[in-house]
Amino acid sequence: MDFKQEFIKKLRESKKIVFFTGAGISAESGIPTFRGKDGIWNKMNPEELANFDSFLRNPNLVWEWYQHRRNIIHNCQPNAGHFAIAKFEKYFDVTVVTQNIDNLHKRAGSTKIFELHGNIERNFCIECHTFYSIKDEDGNNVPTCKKCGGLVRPDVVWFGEMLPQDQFTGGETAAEWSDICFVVGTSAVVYPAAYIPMGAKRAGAYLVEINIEPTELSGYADYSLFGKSGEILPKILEEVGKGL
Ligand code: BJW
Ligand code: ZN
Repeated sequence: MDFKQEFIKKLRESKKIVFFTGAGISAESGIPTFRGKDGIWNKMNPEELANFDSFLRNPNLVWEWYQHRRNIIHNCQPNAGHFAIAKFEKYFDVTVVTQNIDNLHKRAGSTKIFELHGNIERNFCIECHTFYSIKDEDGNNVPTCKKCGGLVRPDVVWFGEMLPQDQFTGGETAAEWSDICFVVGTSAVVYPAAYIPMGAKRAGAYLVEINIEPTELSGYADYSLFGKSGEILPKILEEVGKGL
């Protein structure tokens, strides 16, 4: 794969790199994206499932959906894209800022990760905030808290909810200080997460988009690489490994 010279030069000069990732990076692991032709929200209504009122109205339905997805995730492995990002740490100061809840960056070996939308592996009581880990075999009925009887929900960020402040600020700051900000596998339509790559660019970072198709961010990017992230990221890493 031939990369443009300006990008190679940027890689050579860079110290701090941010990977801002979305559902597309996990698509090649077998985890469905949200939007687009194979997206889960072509089949489900997000408003019905990914918000707190829906959970209160029909906790078993929402819980079952997350148990189903937890099950898919547990049967998936990180792919070549996740592993390439982890290996970039050999050459750069790398921060991963992810919208994904699937834990695959951590499983691939990345060490500095900000999770903007939570993590499906954690669950907490909506009344007393006690955390619970849930097993796949725990069934499809919403669990209740052993201390207070409250409903237990996944520790993910639903529409209308605030993002965890420390994760957002950490991700935003890393992006603003980065030399290159890679935006990988996201439609970049969900806010405030989508402000992060724009902030990086405004602060002077070189913005590189990797996606199978153009997105809301394409007009903003310094360089767009269209194709699968599991194929493109290892090729960039290979370029870095050549000693630039
Ligand atoms: C590949 C590939 C391959 C495929 N290789 N690429 C400002 C403006 C407008 C609206 C708002 C705004 N501020 C807030 C809002 C409202 C709302 C919002 O953004 N709405 C828009 C959708 C219109 N935001 C919120 O509500 C947020 N909270 C908030 O703002 O709080 C403040 C507040 C509080 C109270 C009152 C008012 C304000 C919270 C957002 C939470 C998002 N949560 C979800 C669900 C998480 C849990 C779960 O998983 O169930 O997060 S929604 C869903 O979208 C999920 C994702 O992280 C997020 C982003 O999706 P992503 O990752 O981009 O996936 P896709 O599917 O969209 O795209 C995949 C991409 O991959 C595509 O481009 C493919 O082409 C590509 N691809 N295969 C490379 N192999
Ligand atoms: Zn409780």
